[in-house]
Amino acid sequence: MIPTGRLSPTAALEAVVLPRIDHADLVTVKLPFVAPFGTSVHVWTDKEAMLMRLESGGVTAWSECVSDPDPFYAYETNTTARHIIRDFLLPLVEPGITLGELEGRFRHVRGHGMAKATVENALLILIATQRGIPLHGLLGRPAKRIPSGLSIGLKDTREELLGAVERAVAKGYHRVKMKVRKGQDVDWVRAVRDRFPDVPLMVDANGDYTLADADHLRQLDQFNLTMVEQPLSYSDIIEHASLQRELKTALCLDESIHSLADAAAAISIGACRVINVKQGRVGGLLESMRIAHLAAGLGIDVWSGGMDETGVGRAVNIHLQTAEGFTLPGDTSETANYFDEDIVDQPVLLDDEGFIPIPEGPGLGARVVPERVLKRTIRAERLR
Ligand code: OSB
Ligand code: MG
Repeated sequence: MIPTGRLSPTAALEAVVLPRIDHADLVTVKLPFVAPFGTSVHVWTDKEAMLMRLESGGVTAWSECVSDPDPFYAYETNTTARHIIRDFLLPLVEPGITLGELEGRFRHVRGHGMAKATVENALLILIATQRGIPLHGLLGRPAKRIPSGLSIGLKDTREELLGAVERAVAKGYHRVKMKVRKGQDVDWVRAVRDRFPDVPLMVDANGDYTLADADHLRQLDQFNLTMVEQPLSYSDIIEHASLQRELKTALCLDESIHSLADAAAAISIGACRVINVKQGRVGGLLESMRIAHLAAGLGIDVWSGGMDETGVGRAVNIHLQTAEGFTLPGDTSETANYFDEDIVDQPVLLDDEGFIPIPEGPGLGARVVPERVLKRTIRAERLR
């Protein structure tokens, strides 16, 4: 199943040696959204993000945990991530061991990929910053312009939805995703398609359907969608394979994929033709690169999802998309789509061709503005 004879995309990274960590802090910030973000599961009105701050030899690095305060997207929450990071993961971080060894230690902690990614990302960003190179350089990848994509939440009216799509098209987004749910799907997609016959369009159901809805979902085949994301529940990999056999449109898995092994299993049974890789959900950048590499060898498209992150997590997703196998525009949109004021110095902006430039500079490129973090902090603690 897993192709052999191709170089592992993470071999060099696994050999990277960890520096001494002088301090480690967890800082939770709360940023109001410019507008509520609705999915079939929940409506969020702000982003409560737990940040990790590492200090080593006078160099500081920030990462962001992609969990929410609630378990409505994933089982992990900011509270579980804090527990797992503080009590189990951070104590495993020792100077002189390699990233590969750290991953081996982390494997003893089952699940909790978002917590693991928070620590791994912070270390990678720290090491890149110490070496004076951008994060994508540490990942072994050259710079490139990143394609953009907008995720449009559920709206109260079709006029609002059409307005949001119109603004996205005018901005030059490379593709548009619209959230759907039972009872707010086929007719809403038709309304968008009638008005925008050519826009690359996809839908995301966040698991709102069951196999009993297969006949209904088949109606989506008429709209030339690039894919249907996570129509069935997070646990329904087998059921997605059945549904994929009934639909012409490609299925994309999001919530169902937590690891390389999940991705290999899903692909091998035909449960999807596309994978949304969220680096947090799969435990970090290395596992993300492995999944994208595997998929590339099997003709499966991969794109980077988002968790409506602050500028810290947003920058991580941008760097990740330089990796081999990220073949489609992701959920990488302008900062202004979510926040009036972010906690980093440079907002994400599309260029005049709809691409996103990688923020320049060592590490993330984007720099955290301490006063803005302070202004938004609701909780802070020093772990080391
Ligand atoms: O399903 O992809 C999802 C946001 C929060 C939780 C789940 C999802 C999303 C998005 C937004 O679709 C992605 C983004 O713009 O960051
Ligand atoms: Mg999704």
